[in-house]
Amino acid sequence: MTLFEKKQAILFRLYDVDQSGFISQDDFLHLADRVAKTQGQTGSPRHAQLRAALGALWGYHAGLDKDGDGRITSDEWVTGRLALGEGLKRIYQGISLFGNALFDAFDKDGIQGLSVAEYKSFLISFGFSPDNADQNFRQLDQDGNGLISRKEFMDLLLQFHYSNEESAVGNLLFGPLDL
Ligand SMILES: [Ca+2]
Ligand SMILES: [Ca+2]
Ligand SMILES: [Ca+2]
Repeated sequence: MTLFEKKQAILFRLYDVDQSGFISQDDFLHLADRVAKTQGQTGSPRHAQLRAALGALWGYHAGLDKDGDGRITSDEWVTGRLALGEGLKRIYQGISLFGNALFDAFDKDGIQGLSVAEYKSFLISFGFSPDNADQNFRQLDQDGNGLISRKEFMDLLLQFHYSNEESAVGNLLFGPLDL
């Protein structure tokens, strides 16, 4: 698999929240609900912020459903995102909204940075393993101050979505690329 395909596999797994093998609008909303639930924020303004961000992000992805059956298969996801090419950048705004809402949901102690514990909670919420979290955190925390700041987090999330560099630190955001 290419780097692009590996990252798409992780994103597909991230967004296919009910593990049905396809992604639908419900998955995006369930993702907001799941994050809010794991963070004890169900019904809070942060939950509403997440639902709004993920609803908007779904809007950017709905077009990947080429056959119009209301669900995006893994093939539709990968070929659709490849075909987007430069158009992928249009999703940037949706990802920024999502990233900021995510950061707010997981930065629970409000000291403007994700601690190792908060980062592990982030991985577990999405169904990813925290096994390599301690080791990866040291790279993800780019200025080495012990916290992933909002700016660091957004840079990592955008690198994960957009970078074609094998060595981009953001590739590690959800753990090792090989599932
Ligand atoms: Ca699904
Ligand atoms: Ca479809
Ligand atoms: Ca930092």
